[in-house]
Amino acid sequence: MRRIVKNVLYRYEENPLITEEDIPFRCNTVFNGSPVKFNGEYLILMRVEGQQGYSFFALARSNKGFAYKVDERPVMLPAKSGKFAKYEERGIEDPRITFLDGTYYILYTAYSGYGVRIAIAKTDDFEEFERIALISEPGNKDGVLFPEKINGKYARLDRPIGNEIGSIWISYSEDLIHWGHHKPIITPRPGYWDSYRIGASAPPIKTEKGWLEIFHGVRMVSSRPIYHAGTVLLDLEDPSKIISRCNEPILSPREDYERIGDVNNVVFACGAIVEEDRSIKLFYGAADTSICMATGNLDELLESTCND
Ligand code: BMA
Repeated sequence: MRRIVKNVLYRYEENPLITEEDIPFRCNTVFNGSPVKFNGEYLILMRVEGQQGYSFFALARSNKGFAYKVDERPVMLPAKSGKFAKYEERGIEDPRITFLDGTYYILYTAYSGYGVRIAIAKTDDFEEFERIALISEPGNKDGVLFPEKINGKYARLDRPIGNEIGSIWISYSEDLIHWGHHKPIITPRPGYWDSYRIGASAPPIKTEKGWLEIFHGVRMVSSRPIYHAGTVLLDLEDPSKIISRCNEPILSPREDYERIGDVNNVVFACGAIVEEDRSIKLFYGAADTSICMATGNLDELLESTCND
């Protein structure tokens, strides 16, 4: 008998939450935003793609987390001078915010003719952003920083592209700049919705059962990708150990705004807010054309890592 799978996420009825029409300056699209609660406001640091085709970051604000207003000007543009400039010539993409030891760190993709690299920046006020370092060689993206040190070291997940098929790796650092002990921990599964490529989506969420990671999984269909979201639970002490991993996605492209856009059939999360009552707001880019929100509950997301 076919098991009826319970929904764990519910789309916000006013989706899409933010589109190009909400941006007060000219741009092509807005998508892939990372949320944070800061000074009593909800902020989303968003990837905006300009008319020329390269991306930069802008900020949206909300009092209650549902209706957003976008700041008049972008908050972070590709570097034009200094050591980052030649690696950001084609833009900066997919920010992911982690609050760690009193500072907000942002891992993002620096894109240039050399390919994609992971970069790290920090901010204390979401007005000034200070670049810290480029922390990967080309061919790596989807970097997310754990919100605390593990066994005395900073830890991150990322997605280097080896032989085209991408897995999620873990690495560690003493200083956030030099990284090592790289190891693949979550790999694509042949025959599944995450058979082609996977990458970290939201920065890991600490729970009493383990680190909850919401990741994206890609399946290729007739040479075209379909992006889903799924969950995996990692060991708190040793996050290279998988405790459980969902067999079925928690979110898949279904609505027109997820199906149709600059890149069709994409749901791509870059972060979630966990509220005090354990409800969750997950923010995701839809079809590389808008920012959407889905709500859920932490306990059901934890259960989803064991679905079959
Ligand atoms: C990934 C990233 C995301 C994008 C997704 C779908 O590789 O580049 O920014 O949303 O592809 O196009």
